[in-house]
Amino acid sequence: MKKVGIVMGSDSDLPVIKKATDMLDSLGVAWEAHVYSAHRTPAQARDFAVNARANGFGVLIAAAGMAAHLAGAVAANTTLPVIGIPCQGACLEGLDALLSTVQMPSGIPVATVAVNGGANAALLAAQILAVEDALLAAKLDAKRREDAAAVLAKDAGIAEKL
Ligand code: RP5
Repeated sequence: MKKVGIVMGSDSDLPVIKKATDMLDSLGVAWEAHVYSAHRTPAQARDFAVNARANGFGVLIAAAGMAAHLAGAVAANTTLPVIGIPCQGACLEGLDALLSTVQMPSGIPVATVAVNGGANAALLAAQILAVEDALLAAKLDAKRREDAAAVLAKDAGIAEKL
């Protein structure tokens, strides 16, 4: 199976990334994570993206906060699909990172998930890999069934809570 490559702009983004790696682990998807910044270590961020396909990655996740150009910078250097996670910083409640990540000019797409959306980034990465992996697709189907059952269990108990 292809690996998921994860890049975060700073180790301060780790709580968001942990949600992604926990989800990938639960699905049995291999991942590799790095701290590479688009502005502090641009050469390393570029090299990771340029070599990602040859290094066995099938999809990349890039997480950053503030003026979050990491996902776009990674996407500029690979044609692997890139999923961007805007991370909430100290100001503006993550709107700065959301707009920086999602508003990519035409030609270099970044599939942006919600602010701090680590779990959904992992699920989307797994769904991309599952296009060519029937076992992984079955795991994703099973998770959807489990999630639906959990909601229906809440529905069954809601009257007692009111
Ligand atoms: C971004 O700046 C990082 O992705 C992080 O979200 C934010 C703050 O980084 P630190 O100052 O905490 O290293 O590049």
